[in-house]
Formats: sequence, structure tokens, C-alpha cells
Amino acid sequence: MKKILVTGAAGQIGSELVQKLRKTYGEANVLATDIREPEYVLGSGPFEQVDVTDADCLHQAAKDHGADTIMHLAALLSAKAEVVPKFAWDLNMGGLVNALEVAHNLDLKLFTPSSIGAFGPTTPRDSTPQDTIQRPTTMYGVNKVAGELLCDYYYHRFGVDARGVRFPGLISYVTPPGGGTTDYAVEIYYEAVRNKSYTSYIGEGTKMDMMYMPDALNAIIQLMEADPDKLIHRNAFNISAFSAAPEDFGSAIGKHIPDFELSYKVDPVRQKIADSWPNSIDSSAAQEEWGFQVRYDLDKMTEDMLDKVKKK
Ligand code: AKB
Repeated sequence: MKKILVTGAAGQIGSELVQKLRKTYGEANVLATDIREPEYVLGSGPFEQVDVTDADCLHQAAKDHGADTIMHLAALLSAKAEVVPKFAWDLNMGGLVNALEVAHNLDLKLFTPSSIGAFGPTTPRDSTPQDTIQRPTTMYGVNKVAGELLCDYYYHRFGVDARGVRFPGLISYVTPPGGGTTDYAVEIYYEAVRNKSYTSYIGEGTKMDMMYMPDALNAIIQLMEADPDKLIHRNAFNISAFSAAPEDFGSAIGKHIPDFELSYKVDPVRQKIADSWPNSIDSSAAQEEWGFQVRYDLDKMTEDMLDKVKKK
């Protein structure tokens, strides 16, 4: 029986992951935690207010719940982290080291996401390999690389079973992302439904990896349930569903809303971040080591997103 504690449960990934874990492992077995009360309906499952930078509070919550796994999601995203870099360091690194300490002291498994943001301008841009140059130029990227190394350290030094993936931009209709560089790929669907038009802050031709949330949630569960003997990397697996630029989303939406209009007003800060990230990453290590696969490509996701956003 799994007993899971999720941090950052009110965020974009957390709000959907908690629901999925509760369906899979039972409501009472999944403790949702966040620094703020979530806006979504938690059902009858447990919720506790936890600040991940407070090590004792996190430790106590995991102990009281009898957790065997911690899914640590609480973090600031890339664009927001550029506005408040010192705070991003404190939250992203302080939270992770606390989560790893809890995992070490209470003998828990740990999941935490890295990101395509862990790559930088000197990384090979196309089909970016699993093991390659990582010299990011953003605070978020620095946090992600340091986090990947820290997870490896806790595994090799203390035997903490710390696993993770490098997520691409995630697209969902449940909880909006906040402060990311890839957020345009969510906004475009809402604006398409509301106004039949969207002005993108990311420029034409800027390709980045993307994934629909149901595939991201399945990947987390699949990786956490994978046979540890088969994991060579264990942590920071490249995973992507497809690579797309704003005009690719525009064309996919245009198949359902023919008069959809896409225009551009580039935000230099987020464009600079996007330009430092890969065009597309190679997910073959994840496929080989734990069978990573996706169900949604851009067209299939677009059909579902438009349908779900219309019903909201
Ligand atoms: C962001 O844009 O910051 C995130 C990410 C790719 O890590 N969505």
C-alpha cells in the first residue's frame, strides 16, 4: 500500500497529480500539501498547509502521514525565477534539500521534476541527448541542474531512491501554470475559445518540447513503479511528447477554429529563456529504461484541449 505526500499540491502538476494518485492508491493514502489552500476541490482526501522551506514542518507532516513516498513539486518556474532569483534559489533548492533530508531520515522514495530548463545555449539544440552539456543561463536552470546533482548525490551517498524526469512545457485545462516560459501553449487554447485569436509572447519559429498533462502524470507513476534494477539514470530522464513553435499550435487550432488568428508581441525576457533551451530532446533513455511512451501528439491534444476548455 502506497502512502504518498505531495508538495506543491495546488500547482499546475500537483492539482491533477493528487487526483490521479488518489484514484490509483486510495483517497486517504495521498496527503496533499501546499503553502496555500488549493482552489480546486480536494474531495475527502487529506490536505495540510506545509511550507517546504520549513524542514521540521515537512518532516512532521510526512511522519504523521506514515508516508513511504514524497512527490516534491513545490517550485518557482523559469520566468518568475528571473524576477526574484534569490527567492527562487531559497525556495527551489531549500525545498528540495529538505525533501531529500525527509526522504533520507524516514526512508522514503522521492520524485521531483527537473526540466528542459536544465539545458542552456551551449547544449546541442536538436535531439538533445540524455547526457550532454548543461550550462543553463537562468536561475531556474541553475536550480534544476543543481537539483539533478543533489538527487544523484543522495542516492549514491545515502541510498535515497530519488527519481525524476526533465519535463517539457506541460499543457492542461485544469489549473493554469504560473510564471513559466512555456505558459503560452496553455493560454493559446483559452484565447482561441474565448476570442478566436491569440498574441504570442514567444516568437514565430521558436520550437520547444511540450506534453499533455495526462501523459505527464502517467510518466510520473510509471517511473516511480519502474523496476529499480532497470534504471541506469534513475533521475533527470529526458521526456517529451512533441516539439512545437507557436505557429504549429496555431495550425492545429485552425483545423477546429478556421478563423483563428495568431499574432506576435515578443516578450524579450521569456524569448531569451526560450532561445537558450533545446528545440527538441531525445527521450530514448526513458523509453529503454522504464518504457516511457505518450498517447497525445499535438493534434490529438488540441482536439481534447479545445473540447475541455469550451466546457469550462
Ligand atoms: C517553464 O516554462 O518554466 C516550465 C518548464 C519547461 O520547466 N514549464
